[in-house]
Amino acid sequence: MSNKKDDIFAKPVSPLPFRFDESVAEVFPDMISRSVPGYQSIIRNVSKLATHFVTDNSNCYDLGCSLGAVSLAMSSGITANNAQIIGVDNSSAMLERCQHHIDAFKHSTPIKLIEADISKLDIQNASMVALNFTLQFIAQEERASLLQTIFDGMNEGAVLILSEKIRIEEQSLDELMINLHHEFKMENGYSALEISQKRNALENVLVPETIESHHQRLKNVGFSSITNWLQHYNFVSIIAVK
Ligand code: GEK
Repeated sequence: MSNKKDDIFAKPVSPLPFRFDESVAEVFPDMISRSVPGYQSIIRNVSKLATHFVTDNSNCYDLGCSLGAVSLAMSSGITANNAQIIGVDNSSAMLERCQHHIDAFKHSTPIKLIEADISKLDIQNASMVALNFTLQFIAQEERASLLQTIFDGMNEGAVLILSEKIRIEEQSLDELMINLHHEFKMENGYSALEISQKRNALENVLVPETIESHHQRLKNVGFSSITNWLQHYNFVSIIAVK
């Protein structure tokens, strides 16, 4: 995977909304690991969850797959026979690089990539679905119907991994988590200018919700077993079992 440093917001830039274009795809591994607390831990555990949940002859979906880190983690953990992994993203820049990356490794479980909008996807026979920091980029009013499509396409006992940046209801705690996250980014080499320009670019593009709203929506679509398995500041990963 490319180790190119993310310096997209290092110099003053015009205030355009954030997009998953070529310039982002090219620095993405560096960007996500320096920006998202807990990211590497989530990826490692996707592999363990894949060992536990993926069943013979089923599909695993990595929705918003970017450069394929979750697909590769699924593939390394799956012990079931004749499963397949389907990685989906609507950024051609991401998918092109993802394909090269996937081709560079051997997989016992095949990984197929699809360029598509995940809110228009057909999901079938799934034993595992991952939305690893992707739902936050889907329009809020479309999130319930996407989750319903996912739930309906999952087999009994299948797992959804939902990782999101969250908002905390209580304002002083929300501010504390935002500040701790910014300190985390500073410790990882981002400047105050980079942090504030990125924050502006993500305004209205990445829309965080509270953990309670996520749980409620998951219950509404039919999940009954739901737990947060990781939280680091205002980043959380939830598993929901059908
Ligand atoms: C990882 N899961 O490395 N349809 C398809 N893809 C979309 C859509 C959509 N409607 N909206 C956004 N994306 C990855 C990280 S990144 C998270 C996921 C981040 C895609 C978008 O192109 C991008 O590749 C991904 O969702 C979000 O574990 O950058 O914070």
